[in-house]
Amino acid sequence: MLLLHVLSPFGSRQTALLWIGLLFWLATGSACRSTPAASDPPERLPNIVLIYVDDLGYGDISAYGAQPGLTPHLDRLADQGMRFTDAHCAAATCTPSRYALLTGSYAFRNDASILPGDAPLIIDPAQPTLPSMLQEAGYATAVVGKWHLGLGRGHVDWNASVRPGPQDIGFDYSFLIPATGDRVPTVYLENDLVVNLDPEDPISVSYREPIEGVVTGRAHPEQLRMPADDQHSETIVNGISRIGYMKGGEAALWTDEDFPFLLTEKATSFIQQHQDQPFFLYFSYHDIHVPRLPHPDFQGKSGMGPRGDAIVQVDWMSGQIMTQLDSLGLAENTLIIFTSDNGPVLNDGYEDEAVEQLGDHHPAGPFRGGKYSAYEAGTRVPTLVAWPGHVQPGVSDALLSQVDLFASLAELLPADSSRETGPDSEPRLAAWLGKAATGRQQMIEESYTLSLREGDWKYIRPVKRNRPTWLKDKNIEGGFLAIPQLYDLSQDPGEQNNLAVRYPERVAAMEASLQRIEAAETSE
Ligand code: NG6
Ligand code: CA
Repeated sequence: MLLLHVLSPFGSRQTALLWIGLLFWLATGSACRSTPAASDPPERLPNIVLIYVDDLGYGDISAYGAQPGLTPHLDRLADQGMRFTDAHCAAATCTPSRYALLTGSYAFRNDASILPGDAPLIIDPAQPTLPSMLQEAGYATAVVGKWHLGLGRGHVDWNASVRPGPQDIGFDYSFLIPATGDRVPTVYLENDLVVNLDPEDPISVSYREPIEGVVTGRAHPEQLRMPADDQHSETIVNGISRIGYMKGGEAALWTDEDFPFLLTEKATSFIQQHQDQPFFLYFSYHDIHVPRLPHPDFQGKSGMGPRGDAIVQVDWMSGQIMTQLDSLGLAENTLIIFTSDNGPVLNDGYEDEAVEQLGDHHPAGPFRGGKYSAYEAGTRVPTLVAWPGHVQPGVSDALLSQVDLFASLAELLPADSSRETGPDSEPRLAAWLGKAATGRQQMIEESYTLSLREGDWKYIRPVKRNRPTWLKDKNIEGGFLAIPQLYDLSQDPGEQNNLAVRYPERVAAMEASLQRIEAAETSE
């Protein structure tokens, strides 16, 4: 009213609007400044979803040569993004790969090997990690699914707060399978607490000696739904014998068949809750690790038995995430990385027909070996990267290692963010986004020995000790020989022709490089 009254003597409506503008300009103080009041808001950081499959081999999804139609959602991801042909996890088994992924440090620096289910956390809360870097940069961070990096300190009491754990190395939220599906404790941990634990029925876990009263597969094979080898013949849970002894916690025990739905539900809730801020989700599947017990909805879907059905489950879970990102309008601003923690294995302790029902499926694609192996299939894994508008669809042959994700994702952050990354992590964002055709110059592949890649050359260090007998039983070509091995992957991707005798200088030079990398300063 007052404004109208004051302005009315000045005549036309246009003139009135000019006066309003002038008054506003004076009132906000703009007249006194020569530059605009506010700088442009910073571009929003992209969300990062890292889908980490367990034991998925190079040839296990359709985009990498598996039967057409097996993995339609992942086909869509591959069509939208970059498909890598020479991308590697850091090691041929789970714990070391995951250690390298989260810390940017090769696992041999910390002697990280496959952990029992009651091992303490092997990441020092004082060391920088990928999730802690993102958390400090303002990301909401979560891990959902398999952990297998140890929890707690010393002897873990599963009936109390289990710390240190993910919360102490940069994750705001965690919902975990503590170790693996085939190891006790077979319960979920939400943040630091066992889910559904009845205090009247406390949990005890032992990997050393049997616990009295625990029913084992060794003693009661008639109670099993699936026969297992001797190592997997301890505590029976859900009709399946596991590694290790566990008593109590009846109400908290998981049902393996629930994993795809429950884990997806936890992951999508996290996304839903944090859609208004940048988030980092490390979605770490149980599949396609043993025991393979796909939900009835997926049973029989692949025609390859439980292992193939678990791949279909992986595809469905990934599709759920993609659909959610689309429906929340987040897809455009989300970087999705889909990959695996080690190469494929068929028989890994349970008789689940993985070998018998394989047909003409090639889990390792054209490569030799598999999980545990020094050959390429140990670490060369399917790797899809999508980010609309930032990653052009295509195929890249760049040499990538997951140990670099830490330093590479650091490149996405504002310049003033912490850049303290792991000692082995190289900033290779351009290659990970498909913008640079080449990646690493040198790269270590860890197994029971160390191998070195330099371009297409691959050197496998001789192994003195015999390979473990259980590895022999799995019918895996470990590649652990007492002589040096050298392969030219450009001519011989299947590592059949050992050229070490022909090129002794190259062998010596690559062994020297390996020693230099081993001796390199760590970030202690
Ligand atoms: C091995 C287990 C195997 C699997 C593996 C870990 C045998 C006899 N047993 O010790 O079943 O659990 O550890 O797999 O091989 S990983 O993917 O977590 O590294
Ligand atoms: Ca694994």
